Amino acid sequence: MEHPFIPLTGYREYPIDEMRQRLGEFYAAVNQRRTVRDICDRPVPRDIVETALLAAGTAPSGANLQPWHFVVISGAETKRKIRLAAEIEEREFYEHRASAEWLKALEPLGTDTNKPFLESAPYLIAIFLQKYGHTEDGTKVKHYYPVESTGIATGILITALHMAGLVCLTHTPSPMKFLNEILGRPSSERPFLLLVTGYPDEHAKIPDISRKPLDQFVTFAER
Ligand code: IYR
Repeated sequence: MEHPFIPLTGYREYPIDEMRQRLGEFYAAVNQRRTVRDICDRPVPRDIVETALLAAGTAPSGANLQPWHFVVISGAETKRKIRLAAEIEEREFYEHRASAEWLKALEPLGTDTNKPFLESAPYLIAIFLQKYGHTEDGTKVKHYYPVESTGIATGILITALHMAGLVCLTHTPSPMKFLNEILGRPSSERPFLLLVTGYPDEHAKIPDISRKPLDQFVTFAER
């Protein structure tokens, strides 16, 4: 079978100074992103989330199999079910499963078992990675690098929502199997992350933490 190739028509090169300018602006914008836990119930139009998801869906993926699925939850009943199930897991985590070292690492974040944002936020986006997919006739299709692919898509989604002026919380109740049950997703899909998004509460507070400087997380191998 022939696999067609087409010209790269969308590509645009910028003069180096313009490259610096554009990139500097992008960095300044994403550097303003903070994870926010105090998310209010102010509604967000659905098309905003849809466009952010279209952006997420542009992520590169193993063999272009796009091994992800996003469930956008806005209904009060489903949010409540998710909050109750997540808080059960979180209670287990904070009271038994987490090591002393882990709890110590979380101290600066001030997190606990109570997850009111799971009901207050206008949208919870449950992100699933598909271990395998199915063709039209139901045959299994193996997926490659689903973790990496879904991670990249999630990064783009978080960035898109930030650029739209919304805040996010990357919430990872563990284990998250309850998301398959509540949302009716098949066992071929593994819950990857629960992204909580909306407007920050007017009294939102964030931990006073910082980002590593470049030389602490980048090495240049120049020969
Ligand atoms: N899932 C728990 C604990 C937690 C774990 C990590 I790693 C964090 O960066 C933050 C929280 C919770 O959501 O509270």
